Amino acid sequence: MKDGQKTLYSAVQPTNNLTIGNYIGAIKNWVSLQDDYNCYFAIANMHAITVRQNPAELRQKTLSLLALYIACGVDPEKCVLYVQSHVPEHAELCWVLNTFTYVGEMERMTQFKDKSARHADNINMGLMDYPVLMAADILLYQADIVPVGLDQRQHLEISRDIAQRFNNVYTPTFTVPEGLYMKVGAKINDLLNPDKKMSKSAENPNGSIFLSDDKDTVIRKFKRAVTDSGSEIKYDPENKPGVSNLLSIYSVFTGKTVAEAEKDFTGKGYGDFKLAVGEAVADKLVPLQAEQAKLLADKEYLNGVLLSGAETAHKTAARTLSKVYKKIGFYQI
Ligand code: ATP
Ligand code: LTN
Repeated sequence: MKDGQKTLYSAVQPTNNLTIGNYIGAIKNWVSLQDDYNCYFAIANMHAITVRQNPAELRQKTLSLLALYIACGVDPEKCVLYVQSHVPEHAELCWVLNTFTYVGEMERMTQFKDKSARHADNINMGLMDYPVLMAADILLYQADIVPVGLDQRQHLEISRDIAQRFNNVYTPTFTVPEGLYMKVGAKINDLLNPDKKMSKSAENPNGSIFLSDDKDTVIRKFKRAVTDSGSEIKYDPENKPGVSNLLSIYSVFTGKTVAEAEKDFTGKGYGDFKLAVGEAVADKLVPLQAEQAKLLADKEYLNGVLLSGAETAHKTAARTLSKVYKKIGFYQI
C-alpha cells in the first residue's frame, strides 16, 4: 500500500470467456494505473451467480480470471487481488445499502432490463440487486476512482447516489467515487453488429474475439467483420461504425493513435485492413495465453495471492463496515 495515494477499485465477473472488449475496456487500463493508485481488483463471483452458473465451471473460471489478470500485467505485489466472496463484508454492506435504494431505481437499470429479457425464466432478486452489491464493493474500500467500460456508467452513477444519500442522512462516511472511462476503447462493439457492444455472452460467438481464441480463429473472425459502405478507412463512429470499431481495436493493440492507425491504411482496401487488425490482435493474445497457462499450472502460487488479497481486503472492508454499523445504530460488542 502506498501512502497518500488515492484508491482505485474495479472487478470483472468470472463468467464465460473474456473478450477483447473486457481487456480493452477494463483490465488493460488497470495495468497503466496500478503505479499511481492503491488498487483493489476483485473477481466478482457474487455478481456472477445472478445468472445461473455451473458450479465446477465457476470455480475454474475464478482461478483462470486471476491468472489472466496477472498475465495481462496486473502485479499482485502492487495491487490487492481477491475473490469477492472471500470478504463477507460485501454481502453485509449490500444489505445496509439496500435500505438506501429504491425499487423503482433498480427497475430502471438498463442492464437489469436487458438481462431480465435474456433470462426471463430466472428474474431473481439478485439480478435486480446487482447494482447495490456493486455499490457495496466500491464503497467498502472508499474508492476514489473506478475504471470501467461505458456500459457500467449507470451502475456507477447509482453507486454515487447511494453514497451521497447515506452521507446526507448521517455524516460523511463514504468517499463518493468517480467513474473513469478511457477515450479509446471504452466501448468495443460486436464485429458482426457494430451497433452493439461486444459481449462475453453474445448469441453469435463470431462477433466477439475471446482472449482464449487461437490465431486462426482471430484472423477468421476479423475477416468476416462487418465493414461499412464506401471504401475509405476513416474513424467516423456515426457513419462508419464497423470501420471505426476496427480502427479503435487496432489502435489499442498497436499502441498507435487513431490518426496514426488511419494513416497506416490510406489507399488500402478493407481486406488488407481486416487482416492487419487480426494480426495485431493475435500477436498480443498468443503470449498472453501462454503466460496464463503457465500461471494456472501453479495453483499454490495463485492460492497464495488470493489468500493474502482477501486478508488485506478484509481489513479495509471491516473498518468501513464497522463505521457504517455505528452510524446506523447497530449495537456492537
Ligand atoms: P456479460 O456480457 O456476460 O454480461 P461483460 O462482457 O459485460 O459480461 P463484465 O464482467 O460484466 O463483462 O465486465 C467487465 C468489464 O469489462 C467492465 O468494466 C465492463 O465495462 C468492461 N466491458 C465489457 N464489455 C466491454 C466492451 N465491449 N467494451 C469495453 N468495455 C467492456
Ligand atoms: N458489474 C461489473 C463488475 C463489477 C464491478 C464492481 C466493476 C462488480 N463489482 C465494482 C467496478 C466496481 C461489470 O463490469 N459487469
